[in-house]
Amino acid sequence: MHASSLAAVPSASQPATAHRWTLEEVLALYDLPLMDLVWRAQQVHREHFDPNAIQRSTLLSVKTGGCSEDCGYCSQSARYDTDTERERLMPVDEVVAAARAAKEKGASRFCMGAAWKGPKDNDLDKVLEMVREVKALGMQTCVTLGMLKDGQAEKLKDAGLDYYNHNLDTDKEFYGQVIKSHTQDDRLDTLDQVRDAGINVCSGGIIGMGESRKNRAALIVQLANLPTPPESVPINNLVPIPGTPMANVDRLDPFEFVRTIAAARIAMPTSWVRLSAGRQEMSDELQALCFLAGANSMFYGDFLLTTGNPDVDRDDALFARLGLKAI
Ligand code: SAM
Ligand code: DTB
Ligand code: SF4
Repeated sequence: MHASSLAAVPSASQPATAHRWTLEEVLALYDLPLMDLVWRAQQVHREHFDPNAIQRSTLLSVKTGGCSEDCGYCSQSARYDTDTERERLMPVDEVVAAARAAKEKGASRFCMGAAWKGPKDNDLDKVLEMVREVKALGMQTCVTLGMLKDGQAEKLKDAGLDYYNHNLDTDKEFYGQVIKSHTQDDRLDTLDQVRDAGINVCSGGIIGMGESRKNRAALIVQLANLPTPPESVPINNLVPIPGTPMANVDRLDPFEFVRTIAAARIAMPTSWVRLSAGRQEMSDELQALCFLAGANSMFYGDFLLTTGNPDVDRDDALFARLGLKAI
């Protein structure tokens, strides 16, 4: 099957892949010579997707900073002294105007992020309005609001939400070294609620936080072995934020990032693998290697949440040079 249009986005009702991945199998992928690994990933990629099509989402931080959680990588935690200022929830009309501009520039999905542990019911009502209005523009909708309470996922589904982003971030073993204010099981609970409500799941992680290769492989195993793998798997490279505990972590070897993309592609053949945070620091050549390794989605727009992303002119030029089409 070649997925050359959004109609081919695997749906939440897709049956789980039969294969259960083991840590040894994914570590064996990482151990392959890079050329063999990328070749294998590209073969798997071509079985399920158009290799020259990249899905583009634009991100907007609709509620920035002041978050109660202590995620060690995050500029928006109230516990660290970072340059990010706390802001209120954006008015709906400003959000819709940003979505309209993103659509005009060529994004197919609009993703709204909030720096919350989870949404309060009255805040959720405003987000529901944003989802309804962005959906009415003819865009796919995505939100990332933190952990959900009973009933909230159903409300989001009813408002027309297509995707909920909630990352496992890192494997169970390393999780407690990055985040102490909640557990990875809390995040798994929210993923269950999203799945049960019939919303597409977007879940991945961050690498380059000082974790081991085994931790990275274990995260891929965990995502691939969910009862149904996420439809969308963002792989973020840590953007080091001054003031956070991870400000000075050693940079990850870029080829290890490519290996992680390839391992995700092979372990989750029908998922959209998103080349996420960290793209601004990547050369065009490294990004091309990530696409060859099976990444087929990215954030498009000059900003992520609080940090920069390549500007749209650079991305448009890259697409033209590589003969990629945006979907
Ligand atoms: N508060 C919600 C949550 O944690 O799910 C939504 C917003 S949170 C900022 C969304 C995701 O952004 C995180 O799970 C993490 O994977 C990613 N992220 C945050 N800061 C990052 C950084 N400095 N570098 C790379 N990825 C980052
Ligand atoms: C995801 O996995 N990456 C995006 C999105 N989901 C919400 C966020 C990246 C944030 C990078 C740091 C920042 O801009 O604050
Ligand atoms: Fe809060 Fe999300 Fe940042 Fe964690 S990642 S501190 S939950 S905004």
